[in-house]
Amino acid sequence: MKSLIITSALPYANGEIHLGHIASTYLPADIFTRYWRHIGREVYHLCATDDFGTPILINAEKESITPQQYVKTWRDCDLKDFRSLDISFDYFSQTSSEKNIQLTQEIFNKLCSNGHIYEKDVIQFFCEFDNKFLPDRYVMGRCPFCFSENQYSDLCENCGRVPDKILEPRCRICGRVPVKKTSKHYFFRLSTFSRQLKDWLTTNHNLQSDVRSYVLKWIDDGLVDWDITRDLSWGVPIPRKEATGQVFYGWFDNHICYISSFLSFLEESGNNNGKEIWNSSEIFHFIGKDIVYHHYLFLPAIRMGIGYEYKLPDYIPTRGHLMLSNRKISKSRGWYIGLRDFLQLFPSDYVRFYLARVTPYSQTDINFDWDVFIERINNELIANIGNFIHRTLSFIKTAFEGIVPEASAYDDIDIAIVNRISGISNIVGTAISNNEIEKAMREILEFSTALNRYFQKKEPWQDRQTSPNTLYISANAVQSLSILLEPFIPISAERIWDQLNLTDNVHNQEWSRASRLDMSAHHKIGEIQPLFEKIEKRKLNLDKWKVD
Ligand code: B3M
Ligand code: ZN
Repeated sequence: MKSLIITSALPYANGEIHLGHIASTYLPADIFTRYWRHIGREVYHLCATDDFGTPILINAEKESITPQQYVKTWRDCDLKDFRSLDISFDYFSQTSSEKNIQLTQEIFNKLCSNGHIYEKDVIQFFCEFDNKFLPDRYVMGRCPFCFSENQYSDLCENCGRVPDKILEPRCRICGRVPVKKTSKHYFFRLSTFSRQLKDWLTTNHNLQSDVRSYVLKWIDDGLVDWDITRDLSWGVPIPRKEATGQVFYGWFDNHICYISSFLSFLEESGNNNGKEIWNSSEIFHFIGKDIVYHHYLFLPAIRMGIGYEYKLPDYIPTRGHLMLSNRKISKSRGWYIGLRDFLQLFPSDYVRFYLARVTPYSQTDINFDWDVFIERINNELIANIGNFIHRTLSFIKTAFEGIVPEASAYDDIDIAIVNRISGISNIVGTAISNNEIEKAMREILEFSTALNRYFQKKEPWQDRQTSPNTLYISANAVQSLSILLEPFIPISAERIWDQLNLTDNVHNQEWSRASRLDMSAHHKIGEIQPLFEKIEKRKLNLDKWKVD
């Protein structure tokens, strides 16, 4: 069976991870990865920090530290945040790694030899006072489209357009008026790949159709060649003498880091066949919809340009934005929920459960609403799943001295629920492997509802005769839930596993075991405790997010 290489979009080493990133990218990729580990597939979940770019350099300059120091701080921070949410990367690299620099330069050289790069003079803002070219965010001014002030030359935050002819330009560092100067830049012939990209988009049926159709429209509107040079000191150096002082644009090297991370990971364990394994694997790049252009056009075109030396992605799972109380998240306006703040209030599994529950496999934006969040945690995770587990285990404790009772002949109600258990691993597994994590979560909830109903109907507290069957089956269903929930809420799954007093650990159980009733009679369960704690809104301080 093919290995799976799963990448999550690389966070800029420039600010904290927020729930928007988690919902669109890291959580879906993590659930997917964890599931395939249960199936026994070879999986590699890779990520890295995206270290280059003007905003990072500007911020480092502001803090009077080197960009290296700056990105290290954020990288450590990001890693800690991911760990606290139990995102299980196999390898976490950075775009400024030696390997990535080397591979980026190598790919550039090959693109040159294959005729896909040309040089062209471009007119750039230059600050004579700071003696610096001023790319992208280094220039501020008035937007020529909507006339709003204090906009960056690479993006007007008011109207969303790219004001390449910004009015009243000023140097962001010293505030002086820059001059225009010519500088030689390298361009990637993206336009010549239109046909090939179109073919790839239309024949790769694993790509989501809603994204595919608008990417095809961009191609029909005409692709323009892509300036991959920046007149900066912070970036992957361009391997040409005449390009001293110039680096590659961050979007030229960051996606190459998917490949370089994989190669480094293998090399570090003594395996030099990275390229062969890459090419014989199934490749998944998980992203949010704001970076579709880069992943559906730049990334494949560059791999095509080097003769498919590294295969193209099979899947690019793309998800929408997270809104906060129906308003677009904006980091600059403070309208977002930082992961760290969130985890100060709630266990990591609460955010994992909720986001998995509401995030579809599409471009549709999802909304984070505090009331809905609280309601789903209390009513679904706790009153449904937690309740079934806790009532089963406490019943075994009190009525059977903590020993799983022996079953006798099943009645019809037993048979129906046993059949349900037998089918559940397939149902949930299929949904996850189709990337429909919210559907998978719904299936688990329905399963748990059926289990609660079963328990209720059998009334083991009344019926001594049939209660051994009820508890034998229910105890096994708790084992099923532990495995099924592991990709979604791994810490809680572990606690369920511990309370069942099962050997080994839940993270490496075979997925099909969720459909087997193989916890035998006479098994002694462990210490039990309620798994979750209800959220009480009045005890929370949500002022920061302006909740009324
Ligand atoms: N660093 C993050 C973003 O634009 C950007 C992703 C790179 S993935 C190769 O959301
Ligand atoms: Zn200046």
